[in-house]
Amino acid sequence: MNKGRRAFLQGAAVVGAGLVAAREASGAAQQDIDATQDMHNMPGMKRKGKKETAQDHGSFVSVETPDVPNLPFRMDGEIKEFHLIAEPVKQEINPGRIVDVWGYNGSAPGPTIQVNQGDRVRIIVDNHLPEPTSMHWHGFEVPVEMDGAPGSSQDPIPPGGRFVYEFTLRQEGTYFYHSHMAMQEMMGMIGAFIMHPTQPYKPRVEKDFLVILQEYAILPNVTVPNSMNMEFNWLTFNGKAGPATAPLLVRHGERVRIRLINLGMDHHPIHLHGHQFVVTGTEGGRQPESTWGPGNTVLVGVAQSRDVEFVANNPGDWMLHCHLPHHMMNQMSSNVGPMSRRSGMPVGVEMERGMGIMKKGSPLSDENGPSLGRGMGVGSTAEQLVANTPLSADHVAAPSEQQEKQEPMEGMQMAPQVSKDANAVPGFPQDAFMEGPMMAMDKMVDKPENFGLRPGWSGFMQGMMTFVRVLPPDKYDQIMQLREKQKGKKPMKMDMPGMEHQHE
Ligand SMILES: [Cu+2]
Repeated sequence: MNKGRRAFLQGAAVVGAGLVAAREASGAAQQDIDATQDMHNMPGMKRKGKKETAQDHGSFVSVETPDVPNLPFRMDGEIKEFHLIAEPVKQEINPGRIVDVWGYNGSAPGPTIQVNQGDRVRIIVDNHLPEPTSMHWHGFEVPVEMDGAPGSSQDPIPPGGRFVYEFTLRQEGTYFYHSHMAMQEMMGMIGAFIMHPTQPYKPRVEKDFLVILQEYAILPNVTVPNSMNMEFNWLTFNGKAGPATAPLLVRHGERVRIRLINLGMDHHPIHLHGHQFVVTGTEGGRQPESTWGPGNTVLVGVAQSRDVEFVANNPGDWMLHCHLPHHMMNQMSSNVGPMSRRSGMPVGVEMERGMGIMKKGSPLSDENGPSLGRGMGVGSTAEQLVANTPLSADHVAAPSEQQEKQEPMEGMQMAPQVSKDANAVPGFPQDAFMEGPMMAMDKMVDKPENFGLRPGWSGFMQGMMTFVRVLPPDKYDQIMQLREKQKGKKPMKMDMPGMEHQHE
């Protein structure tokens, strides 16, 4: 991999060896990529090698998309030229859970594009997928032949093909690009497109974050999302499920903007702890201040974006999450392995009936009723005694004195704390087996952004969840230093052969 290519791919999540090889073979793409090596990925940047900050730029701060790179561009005269490659992507959405999704330039969601209002842009889209695709610029007021609607405004881009989009952008706000092939959308094919305003927004913010909400149906022992499924078991912020999501770091007292974008099958009520925010923008751009009412939960509907702003005046590690209970969980559609309890829901439900497909009998029969459509899944057909969960009240033991004193342990090692008569209580078990110390994986998701979090935090953070960490200045600086230090190192353990993982 040469230097120019590395620069272009900088920050890309994971690039499969085969895909790199495919790019090597493409001479034309190579030239474009090389041309980007001296370019900055910050919008409006002329100075080389200097990071843009709120202090040295009067009008806006660059948008930060945790876990997702910015897309670099090169100038062709007055035109900002970007290059997007639609391709399969291997992505680690949670420690050890590497999935085969589709995205752009090695990342799903694709890299964030940042431009200024009034810019003329050219976007070269190459299709490295095995089937046709089309790129739609969501909410853009551009000539119809640039809209990317397959069949009606252009032919789909064939596999191996290219389409060059070019337009002038008169808008400002939080927009996005996505494949306009519906099933490809459910494979991950979306990226953010930020248009910074000519007239700076007021009041100005010190931090500007972007979070893309996605959902996948990926059953156990499978790596490929089932785009037909209507039930989603992996819910992600910027391509990561909690606790692998990256916390948003802010200094106590700063004004913060969080831009939320949703492309999936569900609407997500995104909730922030400890603060009130105002909704300052939608997928149509900035909202007038007269519409700003305080709240702490914003419903981000499918195909919508919402900008929220608040003053981070309350120090602490505050949860930011979708409030749909199942979206605060990982792996929610199927029970993995044997049922571990005797009482409660009948077992013996195979995948078809677990998904609500009737094979025989009545849907309200004793056999089908309680469990039909509950997705108990493969492997649940036999009830077995398992070592780490109680099968009956006799087996439920109160935690020992020693256990109570113990630090939360990594992995599923610690017995859940349940009362002696737990099995006699209708409704049990609920959360005792879903969240808690035994789900903690602090070490597996260790990174500078998580420094100083309360031990065991990761046992309670799943799905569409992360933190807004409102930090005292010294702690903020300390974490930033740790981050700088780690930049030289390989940031995450990727044990899969033939894979490369790079971070910004
Ligand atoms: Cu949700």
